[in-house]
Amino acid sequence: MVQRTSLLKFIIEEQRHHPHATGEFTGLLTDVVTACKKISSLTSCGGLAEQAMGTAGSENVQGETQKKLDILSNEIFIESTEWSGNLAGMASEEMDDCYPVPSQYPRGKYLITFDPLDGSSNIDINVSVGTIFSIMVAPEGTDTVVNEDFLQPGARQVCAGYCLYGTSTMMVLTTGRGVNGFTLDRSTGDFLLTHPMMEIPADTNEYSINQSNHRHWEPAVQRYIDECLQGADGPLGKNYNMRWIASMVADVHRLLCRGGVFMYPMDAKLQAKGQNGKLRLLYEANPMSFVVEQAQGLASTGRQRIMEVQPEELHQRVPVIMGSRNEVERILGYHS
Ligand code: P6P
Repeated sequence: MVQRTSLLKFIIEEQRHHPHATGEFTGLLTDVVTACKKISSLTSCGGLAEQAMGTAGSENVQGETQKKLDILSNEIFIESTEWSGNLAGMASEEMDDCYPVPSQYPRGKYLITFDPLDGSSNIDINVSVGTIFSIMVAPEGTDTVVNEDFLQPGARQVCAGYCLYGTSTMMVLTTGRGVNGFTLDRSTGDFLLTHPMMEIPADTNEYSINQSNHRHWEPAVQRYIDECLQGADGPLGKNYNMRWIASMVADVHRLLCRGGVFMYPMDAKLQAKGQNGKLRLLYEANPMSFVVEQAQGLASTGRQRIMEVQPEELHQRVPVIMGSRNEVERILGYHS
């Protein structure tokens, strides 16, 4: 029987690399793990949890129809993390403004941003979805956190990761010392280390993009995809495969496992709506960029390293090009 390290043991051993650690970070991460286990249980019920399926009859700040599970997952995340004294506040795709930890609970030093159920349009068709989270340190001296406290470049994250509710439930995270993947053992309720020190292959022949937007893309992206479609007889000299799950967590997890490039680039349709991209910076692009970079990949807007973007508002969107280093560098070359 293979003896595997549990996520809790891994986190506590990681804490030993920080001699001044107070245990707050470990406590917060433990609460995030609890939230993800509960969301995993909820999403695995599928149509059996009738009260949780379908739309909630409301829209989020993005103007997107909220699924009941979006709202339930958001509530689970708040209830699992607000009480333990590790957080000063949180911000979520599903909430217009940030959520300061209520005064009846002790205030901790961390901030967390999260997308409680990314890809939720896949829920009703039983396709993988996920939770994405990003942990930063709250600015000193602030009493009650405000939206502006979250507007920190992604390079300031102390931890980021995702939980993928797929054929198995996997927690993949980084604290700045590489990327490790843990699989939920439902017989014990433990996440066990199954993917130590994940690394993205530098080269790939697999791209991930919503092809239906081709006519709206910038010329650099159109050029790259058109060259991929020309295959071995074209300038890239090899045949490509394409995948699009329309669930960022699943599409990025795939490239973390076997290489690839994931793109949700700027397009004219989004620009016409005054949006600077589709994916949100604080709780999708930044956490996934931290993971991708820690796994030796690159993550760019096409013109700037995503983790260097200075956020200007909570639900800001950015173009996203991330994955295998050499392939992303080629695409960035086309942009310049
Ligand atoms: P489209 C899910 O709604 C999401 O935010 C990402 O998870 C996913 O990559 C993207 O949007 C899918 O967008 O336009 O293909 O539906």
